[in-house]
Amino acid sequence: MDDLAQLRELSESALVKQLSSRFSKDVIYTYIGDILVACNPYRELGLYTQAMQDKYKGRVPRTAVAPHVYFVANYAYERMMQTKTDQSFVISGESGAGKTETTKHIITHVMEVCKAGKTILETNILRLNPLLEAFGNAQTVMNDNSSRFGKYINLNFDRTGSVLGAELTTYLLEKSRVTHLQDNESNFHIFYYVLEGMSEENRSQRHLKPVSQHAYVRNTSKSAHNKKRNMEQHFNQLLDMMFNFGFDATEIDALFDVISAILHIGDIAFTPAPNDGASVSSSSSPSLQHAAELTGLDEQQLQSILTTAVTTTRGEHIVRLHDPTAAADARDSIAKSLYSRCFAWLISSLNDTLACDASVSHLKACSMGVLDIFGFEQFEENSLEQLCINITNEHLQRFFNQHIFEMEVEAYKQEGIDGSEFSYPDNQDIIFLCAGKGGILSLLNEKSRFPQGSDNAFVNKCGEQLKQHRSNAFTPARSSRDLKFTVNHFAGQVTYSCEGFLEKNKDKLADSVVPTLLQSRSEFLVALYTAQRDMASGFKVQSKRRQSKQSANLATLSSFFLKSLDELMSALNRTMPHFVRCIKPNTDKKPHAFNSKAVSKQLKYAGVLETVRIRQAGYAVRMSFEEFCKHYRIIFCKAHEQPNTDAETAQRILTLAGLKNYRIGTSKVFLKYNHIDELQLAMRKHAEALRFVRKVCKGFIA
Ligand code: AOV
Ligand code: MG
Repeated sequence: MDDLAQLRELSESALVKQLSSRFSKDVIYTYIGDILVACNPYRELGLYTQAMQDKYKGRVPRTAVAPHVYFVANYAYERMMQTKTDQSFVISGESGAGKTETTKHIITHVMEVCKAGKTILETNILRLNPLLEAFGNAQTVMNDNSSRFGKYINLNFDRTGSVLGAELTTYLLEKSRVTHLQDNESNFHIFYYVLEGMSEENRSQRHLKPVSQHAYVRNTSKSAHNKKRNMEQHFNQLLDMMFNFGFDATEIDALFDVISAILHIGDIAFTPAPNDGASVSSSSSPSLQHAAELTGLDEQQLQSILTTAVTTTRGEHIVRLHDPTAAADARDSIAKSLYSRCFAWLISSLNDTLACDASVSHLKACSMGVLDIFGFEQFEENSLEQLCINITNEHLQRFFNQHIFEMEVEAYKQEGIDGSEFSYPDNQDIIFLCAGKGGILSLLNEKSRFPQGSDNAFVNKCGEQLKQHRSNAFTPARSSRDLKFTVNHFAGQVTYSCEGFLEKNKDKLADSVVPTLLQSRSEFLVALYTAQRDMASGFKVQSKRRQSKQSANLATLSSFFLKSLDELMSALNRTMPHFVRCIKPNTDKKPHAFNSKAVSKQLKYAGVLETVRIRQAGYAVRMSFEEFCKHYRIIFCKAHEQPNTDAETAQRILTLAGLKNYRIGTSKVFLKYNHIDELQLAMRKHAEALRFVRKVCKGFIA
């Protein structure tokens, strides 16, 4: 069965059984109503060939072809062209479920169906992913090519359906990975491309050593080390791609200087100094020297921002000496900042290349956005990053619920149809708890603003204010010394460890760091820090033109995050969404293995079961009488006559097409999603009949 919404038995186990049996036959795509479920096969199945692309192009009826991500891409494109409304794809699933691969297939197919001849812009849009992955992806326990940032790619089209430009927005780059690796994980791919793929000459110019001799990458996962990876090829492909994208050699060199500098910075160790401060250990003085050379700073300048913190209050500079631990923290913050600035620079350069040309921007008619964002996270230790990720998922779940359930019921109501038998899970209160006024993030911001604020004070305040929250989703830690609290998210309970929340939220380098970096001899480095704030850590990176408009008072990480989330949700709300739920059939990254328990859990997270229920019970398609009567007039009219656009005509069309189980409201027709296929079929039949009549008439006249 291609569409599980047609299942007679509506249990979770029946769903899993169907998915499992399809998976065993290499059928990875399944519809649940108009939602696409994609099970990661972990192997090539020949599903993405040119022949397949040809098959899913143009007006293909859904039931005529097997479920496929190409169908969804093509369908959305057709919808956009027919209705001239913006479309979006919301792709969700846990790490390794196949979101990024799905994104690539969607973009590839949209580029195929809108093809006007391979323009540079189209080619660049297709090249985008490998470039982003080099700098934003890494090997994790969950996924060998895990995206460590979220992204929304918006493609702009003109009225004829040709692509005019694209915009990329990124969210929450996991910059902590630069300096700290969990066991069995690796750093961002680019570090290995540079260390193992760059030419010997270029490497030695930058004084680079093997992976095992640089602290930030030394811990790299064993499997990554053992894997035979052709780094040289990766590196050269990346270079080619950057050149093709329009980056020039000087920029690329300067970028790799900074990437190399980060590795040397990571190798700087500190020893206690006689004056209670810290000094660079003698064994790491070559690293300091190399890092200084590659960042275009004097050794003295670099050493001073590593070992001291200067704060400026009312024009007065106060110099504080770091002890060795604080110096190591300063070192790591500088490295993270450099990396996130490089990432931000990359995104903003890509955006400048992809942007719609000013001369044609007035032709923009509609758009298609693809959202590939981190799924719900629930680890043993969960920090501010997980909280932000899970808040994003709460919003997306609500968007999904809203789309599927609320809008459904609301629309019935407005049309005088009783929808009270439908219910849906609403997580609005949990969103208020986390991100609303007086909620967790708002208390965090409040505490971050006070110099005396502490993680402890923040956790206590949350306990005081939120334990009675109407969402009933907040549980304080048992002891007030425990810096923890638990939130009961829609997808499960997550306990957050709040140590370091305030520091992370302030996301600030010591006052003297940026002014020092701005004195660098490297024009590139200076350009990285000329933009207003640490965009990459602030989650959202857009084109240079937009950056200058960023408000300066978005001082904390969470306020910046909430703002970009808000913008994302408003953007999505203006579109007609298409949902793809990616499912990871096993946790071993293996083909042929289907773990029903794990799949069941994911179906629950994704709200899939609820969807099936409402889809069966509800009316997924609604059209105004005018839209409906005009679109399907051929079923009703004899020839070119224009039909009335009222309830009566709609009723007659529906009767003629033989539809059952629809509803007619006060201004709209309510249909089940499978009715569209039936109407399509009826249209074809009537068109054939009409053609036949015309032929006969012509013969008669002749
Ligand atoms: P993710 O984006 O959902 O995880 P990916 O799209 O990176 O997951 O997929 C993980 C891996 O699964 C890929 O590298 C492929 O090896 C394999 N894979 C996924 N989809 C397919 C497919 N349709 N056909 C064949 N193999 C596939 V993360 O970014 O970690 O949340 O953060
Ligand atoms: Mg991904």
